[in-house]
Amino acid sequence: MAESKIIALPDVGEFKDIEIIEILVAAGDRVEQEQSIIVLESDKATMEIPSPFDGIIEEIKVSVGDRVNEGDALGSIRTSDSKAKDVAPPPAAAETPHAPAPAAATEIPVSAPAAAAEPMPKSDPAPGKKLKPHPGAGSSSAGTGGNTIHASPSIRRYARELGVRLEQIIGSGPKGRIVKADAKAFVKSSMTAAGGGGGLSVSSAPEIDHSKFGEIESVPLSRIKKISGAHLHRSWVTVPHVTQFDEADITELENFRKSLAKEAEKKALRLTPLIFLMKAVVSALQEYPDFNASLDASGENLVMKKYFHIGIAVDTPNGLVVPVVRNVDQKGLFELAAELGELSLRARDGKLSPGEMQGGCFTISSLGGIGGTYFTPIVNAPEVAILGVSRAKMQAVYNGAEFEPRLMLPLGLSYDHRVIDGAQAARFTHFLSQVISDIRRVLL
Ligand code: CAO
Repeated sequence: MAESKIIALPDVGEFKDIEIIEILVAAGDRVEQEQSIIVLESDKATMEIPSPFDGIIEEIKVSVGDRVNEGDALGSIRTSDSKAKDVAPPPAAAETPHAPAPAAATEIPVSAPAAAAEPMPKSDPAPGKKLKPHPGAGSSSAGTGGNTIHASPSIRRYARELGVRLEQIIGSGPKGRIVKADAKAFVKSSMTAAGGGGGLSVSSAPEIDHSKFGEIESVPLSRIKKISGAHLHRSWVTVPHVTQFDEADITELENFRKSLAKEAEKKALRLTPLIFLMKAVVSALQEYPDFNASLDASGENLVMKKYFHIGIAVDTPNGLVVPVVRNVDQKGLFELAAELGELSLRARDGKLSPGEMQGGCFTISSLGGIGGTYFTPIVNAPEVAILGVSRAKMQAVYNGAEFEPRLMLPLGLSYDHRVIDGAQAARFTHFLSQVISDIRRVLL
């Protein structure tokens, strides 16, 4: 006979005040016994709480972010069959990049070997029995610099069903957690990129045993490299790239920058050429708004952005990250210097939050502090253009009457040729070069 039952949190071992990170059902949903309804996360593991009954959820009494303990009421359910059965959680398994795995009951580093995953006992847990976190999960590290992918078991299962590898998806949740919307967005962008069936088919590279030729060592890529690698690869194969080169005379800009050096030093700031470039880029984006846009998912409309958030590529020990400086048009040079200094410091410490790397309109990648002449950066899709800046060099420039020494800055603008035409790109870099050469023009 159907009756209303409270769903209480079962014994979850030694864990106390565990945070609810996901609620998988809502009032009115029909659920089956053992179906996951809530996901909890301690600092060591992620656990899915299964429904103890078949039935219809009447009420969910908790919210994401709440902290709960054994016995707390999570909600209520109108049972189809009042008899509670023993609940067996899904078996735990490690997720490896190469082998699809059964549903995981905890969060496991992607690099963990499958053998590290011990299945949980089948009879464990029912209400009143213990839910144990996976033993390997105790070592899973949070934060952007670690080698762990944060995703609840249900998301892992969902991704497996879609045939998507989690390391290809960029998580937008806390600590880079992958949520369902991220998996959906990834699949959608892959489908769009493939042009509805006209996808690129490339034969896989032959596997080579390098040890045949000498001593070798296998070193796993950092988590950041795996994530940025997948993103860069996607941009490289889906965005038709062209790079427009130009140069800007920064002799006057350099004089102005040096004149501000003392003031910057007093404020403990570094006023590098990049700070001025950020302002100049905003002027160029205001003049050529198509560069401050993204293609929508259908590929048929441009999303024109009325804000000016500039991504800056930062080289970190774990790989490339792109924090976003917001509203660059509204900030002065010192404010931008302070913000970029702080963001790049945290980027190098692996302390950026995912939100700080989202929402960019246009990216600048500066290798000017290192060297080189020109390079062709990869567009940071869904943005439509990226500026690569190399090291300025003193050159003999002919002024119509004679050669004079001028400090010249090499620029390389890569753009999405679906959105930007070559002539537009040449106009953009020419305009940018003029603004950089006479930075007072940012005031116009
Ligand atoms: N020409 C000449 N000198 C330059 C210059 C340029 N284009 N750009 C910077 N410099 C100078 C700076 O003025 C500074 O010298 P001083 O200390 O004497 O002033 C020095 O080079 C070092 O600058 P920096 O690189 O530390 O600072 P930045 O503001 O130019 O850049 C940051 C900051 C975070 C972008 C940079 O450190 C970085 O990580 N760059 C790498 C980005 C990257 O990897 N891109 C490739 C991605 S693939 O597309």
